Amino acid sequence: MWRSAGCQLVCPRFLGGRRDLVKRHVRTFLSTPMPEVTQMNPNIKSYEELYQFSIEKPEIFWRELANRLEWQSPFDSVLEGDFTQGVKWFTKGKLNVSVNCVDRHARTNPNAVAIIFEKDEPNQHELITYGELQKLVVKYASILRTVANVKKGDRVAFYMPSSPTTIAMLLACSRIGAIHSVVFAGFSSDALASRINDAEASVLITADVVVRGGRSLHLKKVVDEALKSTPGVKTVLVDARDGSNSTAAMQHPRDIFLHDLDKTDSTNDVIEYVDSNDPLFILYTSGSTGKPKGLVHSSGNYLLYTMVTHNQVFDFHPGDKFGCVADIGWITGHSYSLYGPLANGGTTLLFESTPVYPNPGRYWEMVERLKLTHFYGSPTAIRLLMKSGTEWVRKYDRSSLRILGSVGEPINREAWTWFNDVVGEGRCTLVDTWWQTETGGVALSPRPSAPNAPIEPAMPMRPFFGIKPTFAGDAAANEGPLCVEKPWPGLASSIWKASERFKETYFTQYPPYYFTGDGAVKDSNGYWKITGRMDDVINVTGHRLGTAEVEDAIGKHSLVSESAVVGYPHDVKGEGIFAYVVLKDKGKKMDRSEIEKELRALCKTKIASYAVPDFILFNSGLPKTRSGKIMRRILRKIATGETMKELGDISTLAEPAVVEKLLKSRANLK
Ligand code: 6R9
Repeated sequence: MWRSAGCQLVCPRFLGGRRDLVKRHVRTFLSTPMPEVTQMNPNIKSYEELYQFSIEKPEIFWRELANRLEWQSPFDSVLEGDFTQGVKWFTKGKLNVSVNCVDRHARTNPNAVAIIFEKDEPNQHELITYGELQKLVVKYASILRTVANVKKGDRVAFYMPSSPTTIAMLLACSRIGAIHSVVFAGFSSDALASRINDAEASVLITADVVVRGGRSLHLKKVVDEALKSTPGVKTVLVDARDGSNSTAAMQHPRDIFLHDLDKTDSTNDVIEYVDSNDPLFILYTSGSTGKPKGLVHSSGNYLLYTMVTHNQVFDFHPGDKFGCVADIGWITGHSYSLYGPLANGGTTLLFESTPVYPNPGRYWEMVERLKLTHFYGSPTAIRLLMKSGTEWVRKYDRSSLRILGSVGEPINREAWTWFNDVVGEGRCTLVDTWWQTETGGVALSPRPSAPNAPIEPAMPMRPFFGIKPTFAGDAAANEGPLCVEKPWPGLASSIWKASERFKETYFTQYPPYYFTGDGAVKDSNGYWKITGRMDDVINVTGHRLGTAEVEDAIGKHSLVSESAVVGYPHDVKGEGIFAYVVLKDKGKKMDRSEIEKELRALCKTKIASYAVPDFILFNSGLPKTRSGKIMRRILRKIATGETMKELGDISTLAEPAVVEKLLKSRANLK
């Protein structure tokens, strides 16, 4: 067992539950031990040494940890290949993800709670045990196999809220070796259709309605619109919120209510054991171009990484109740509402509501009622709640909380301090976790860390085991493009149907490293802080969005000649969207406010509500270099409200006068 002379490394649980032995006001770093690695390597005496070991001997490190999974047939080599050739982990190893997330816990602990489903209306939570979850997964796997004819490697699309049905269906896909592709249920019908078509999904799983913040959203209607242009979808399984009272329009025989399949025979439980490198899911995310990328995550590799990070970064122990409030439509929902916590046999939360429904005390009332030990959320929500005042937090008992986490976007110091001091009462550990859809799980985070090292506010500080960050190989640099030197099991294996694009996007800019797309700085203590994206991706309310996607949507308007979209700092959303639009001559004489409305509607229907620009500025031209390249640097500064003096050198512009006009129009925008 993990021990150290100073006793700081001994986890409270290993002190026979004597929590009082650990001084509460001292922020300790009693991260979970890693006995499988440390026992066989007695020279490892500190976390730094364990980290070094994970970098120098990744094969041994991950081989030992892989024993935390249940393999049907053992793997031989741990790691083959490199970033440029492609990486394979645990070759020949076969396993089933649903068995690892459900069956093995149902076997030993069937009455343990797997899922707490926190419905939109407060006080309406449901508990699902591992035993119950297993039955559901087996039933849904039978439905997918026998009714929807899904086979190993087939793609199943999801347009679902976070719910136990969604979780059981996702696990059912993994049970039969199918690949799931969840599309965030806030995306428009166009965005849904293009993702379904790219993945060539034959089955879609959806709900008739979802209720969020007391408002009903008719998902099936969006689906019906999308399915007009997805000829490959043969079966639509519909989860009816109000059972047989559903009023959703159904097209027979394609659309089937799940409750009508209740009697499906599920006695024949067929488990498909897959290769560790076989795809588990596709998840689309935004990049520099207009076309979202379908990142592919593989079965055993991804599962191991989410499991280990969930355990180590969040110091997660049996009996803890993990409250990740992210939607299942994003990678955070996949890794830390579903796969990490369930692989660890933990209790996980599914949150259907919003941070302000029915009032800004919702999160903390829920923490009190459910006695959550962990709360993992976004800086945007924290900034929003900060505005409502501390009384909404203080009203509720948060003494069950031990660890707080932040994810999705940079957290500013003010929000971090409020989260730490008000929500966490200064006694919880707050971790700012940096990672990406591509990295599969947390890659930089204050934990695991050296004993007694203080947590610096508002930065992810340290790499996780096995992650070696670098500034493009420049060991002396303390600022630059954030890259990772070596493979780790959580890294996506490809972009769906676009392996060349995968290589080009991530491995050709700073070879032989993985380029994250983010910039970072390293402070004098060697701690990492993210400075933001270095490409044309912006982060709005924690949602990753390509400016090119918004430009494509705006460009669909018949009166638009060209546009350029940039992000600007926004005090709640992190970044806001600023669109510069040049109209065709015909449009110049028309009512701008009408066109503006139409442009906003286009962004909503082509992408999602969060992609609607905060500002639209019409101008006769855009600042371009003589070779015709739009100078986004200048547009970003103008959006921020900077003056001519602050713009820097504009002499390389083809038409410097454009800038004067833009500055004038910007000053008139409220
Ligand atoms: C998990 C997730 C990834 C991008 C990433 C970065 C930004 C995420 C952050 C952060 C600063 C943090 N990001 N966490 N920036 N500090 N703690 O959000 O994945 O949706 O793919 O977004 O989000 O820019 O590159 P994803």
